[in-house]
Amino acid sequence: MSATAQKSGFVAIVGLPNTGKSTLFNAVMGQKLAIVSPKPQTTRYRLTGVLTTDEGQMALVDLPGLFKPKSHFQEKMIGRSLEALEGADVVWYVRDLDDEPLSDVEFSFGRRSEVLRDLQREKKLIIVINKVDTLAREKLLPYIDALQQSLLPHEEAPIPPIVPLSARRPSDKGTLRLLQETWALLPDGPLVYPKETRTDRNTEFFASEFVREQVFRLIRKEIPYGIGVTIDHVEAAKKRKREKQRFWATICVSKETHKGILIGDGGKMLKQIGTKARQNLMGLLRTRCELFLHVAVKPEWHRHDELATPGERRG
Ligand SMILES: Nc1nc2c(ncn2[C@@H]2O[C@H](COP(=O)(O)OP(=O)(O)OP(=O)(O)O)[C@@H](O)[C@H]2O)c(=O)[nH]1
Ligand SMILES: [Mg+2]
Repeated sequence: MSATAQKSGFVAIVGLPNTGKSTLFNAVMGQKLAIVSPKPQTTRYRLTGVLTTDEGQMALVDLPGLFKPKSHFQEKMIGRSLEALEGADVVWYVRDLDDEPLSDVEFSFGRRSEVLRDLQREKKLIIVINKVDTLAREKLLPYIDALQQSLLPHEEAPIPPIVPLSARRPSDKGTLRLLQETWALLPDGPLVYPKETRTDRNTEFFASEFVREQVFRLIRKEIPYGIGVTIDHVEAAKKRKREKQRFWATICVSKETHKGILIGDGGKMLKQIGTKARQNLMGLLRTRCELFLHVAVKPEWHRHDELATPGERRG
């Protein structure tokens, strides 16, 4: 009796901003690792989640949404997505229903239809239609039909799987099918990460991201786009035999007026940001946490590489 070969490879999650890529990533990982908000361009950094099962190992990469960048900072964000796209064995192209099936979008590196067709030729593509919980059932089939028209005919390349799902629904059947389709496309190979590895990022990364997430969720308009979060110091403490992690973080803003809004009346807003971020951090680390937040005006924060790619494990 021969043992079944193990699958192993990288899965890049790409699509327009706000289509639910990070929500899907968390659903598949079964825990909150990636940050999510109703605003587009929430994800700025690459985040790998490692899923090891009897089938093998899938390294899922959550990425910034694709669009045409207007600044150097955005160019860097999109650059991370492109790099991951090139190195991926399978690509989940996530769209939501607001995104017209036949409309085309210009990325910095070509038109969407061309990008998808290249991936289709390489047999790497799975198209995910997310947020189907918001759609009347009878509208889904015409939507899929229209979507297929924009792909290459099967004489030229195999039609890729098109998987409708709701990343927000627990145990969604579509999400389970997406995993099956993905294992089928992944190559055979040895495990890349140790079995118990869940992510390539360290604790500081999640602390800084969970703070940034709350700024995206709680603060209006353009302010979240101009902030960065640094973790300045971390300390492990023990109180009456109970472990505790303490984090000191700075929210860097570009304007003095933004500082006031982040702090809020009597410090109310900053407290709210800190409380929610701390709860999420405790959920992830499964230990008690304290989070000390500070706001500083540092208009040049995004020029520092350290800030632009926080918490990546090296080697
Ligand atoms: N109704 C519904 N909303 C969803 C679903 N999945 C995600 N959302 C919502 O869509 C919004 C964007 O979700 P994200 O996961 O942050 O989207 P993203 O594609 O990672 O966005 P960027 O990182 O900005 O590119 C959030 O408000 C989510 O709660 C879904 O299946 N159904
Ligand atoms: Mg995201």
